[in-house]
Amino acid sequence: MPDVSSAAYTHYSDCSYHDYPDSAISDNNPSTYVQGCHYIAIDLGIGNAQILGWIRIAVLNSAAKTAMNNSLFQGSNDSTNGSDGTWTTLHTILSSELVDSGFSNEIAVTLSIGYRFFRISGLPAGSSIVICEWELLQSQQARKCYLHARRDRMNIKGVSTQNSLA
Ligand SMILES: [Ca+2]
Repeated sequence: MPDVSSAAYTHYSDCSYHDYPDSAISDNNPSTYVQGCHYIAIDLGIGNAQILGWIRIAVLNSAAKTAMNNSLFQGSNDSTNGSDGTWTTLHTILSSELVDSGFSNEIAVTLSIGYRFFRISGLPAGSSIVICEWELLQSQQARKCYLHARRDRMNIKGVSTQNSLA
């Protein structure tokens, strides 16, 4: 299940605090974070819509965990800035799904199509909102479909794709 997030992609937020850039949520460094937002978004780029199966979120502490309750994980294909456009809610995040420190367990999300933009929104934007990292994990089904389509195009029969799966 590869994590498709990367600090190299464009990020957007309305964070009140700027200790780190918005991409700190995707930089694989648990010591950097985004703080005090209503939303934090990532643009994976043109032609790079992804079907996710799970997300993992790392918040700073128990206050952040509590403040995250009932925030929304959403996807969009027509946003231009992480705020405008139409958004589909893919999961409502509960504080009980998070842990006080470090990454949560994998939180299942349900996507019928791929999205180019993802965000967490509906946050209360107070100083207690401190999100250190997220992982946007590609659906295994999406990966299998890709591999099967590739196998069919190459007209290869009976080849196991087992070793190709992450
Ligand atoms: Ca970070």
